[in-house]
Amino acid sequence: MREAVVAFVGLGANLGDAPQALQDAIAALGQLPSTRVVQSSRIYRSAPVDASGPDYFNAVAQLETALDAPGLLRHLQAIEQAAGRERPYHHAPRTLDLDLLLYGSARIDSARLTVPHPRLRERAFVLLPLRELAPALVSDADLAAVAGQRITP
Ligand code: PH2
Ligand code: MG
Ligand code: MG
Repeated sequence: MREAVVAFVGLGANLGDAPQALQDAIAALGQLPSTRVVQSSRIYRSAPVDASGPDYFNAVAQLETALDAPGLLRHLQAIEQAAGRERPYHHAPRTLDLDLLLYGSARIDSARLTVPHPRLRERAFVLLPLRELAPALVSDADLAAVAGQRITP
């Protein structure tokens, strides 16, 4: 088996029973091949950023996985599909969004996948839950930069 890598996945939803969708998604992540959920953050409620519609619910999960990054991405997309994800337009409200935020120390810039996630440091709904799991990855300056975004645990 490949060596396991620590990966962080951002979870978001703002349609249907969003908190339940996040819980179900974390359980589904734990069922992926060669993957375990090390820990997951609390669920936060946040105002939509660069998007419209209802408030989002967001969380971050830390995985340990032997899947490669494209393989993990395919599984994330399959979990989104199983949760009824539709893509009518960019940043449309969604039943479930799973974003690969970090994959070890990898830097990936392919047509399908950019890691680290390019907007990771612009979004309080990623930084606050990520800091719960990995405080060393999020600085005070990172948090200060997104202090204007409404978010509560
Ligand atoms: N996801 C987006 C766009 N805007 N805003 C919040 N609060 N939470 C999200 O998960 C989110 C967003 C695109 O994926
Ligand atoms: Mg997203
Ligand atoms: Mg996404």
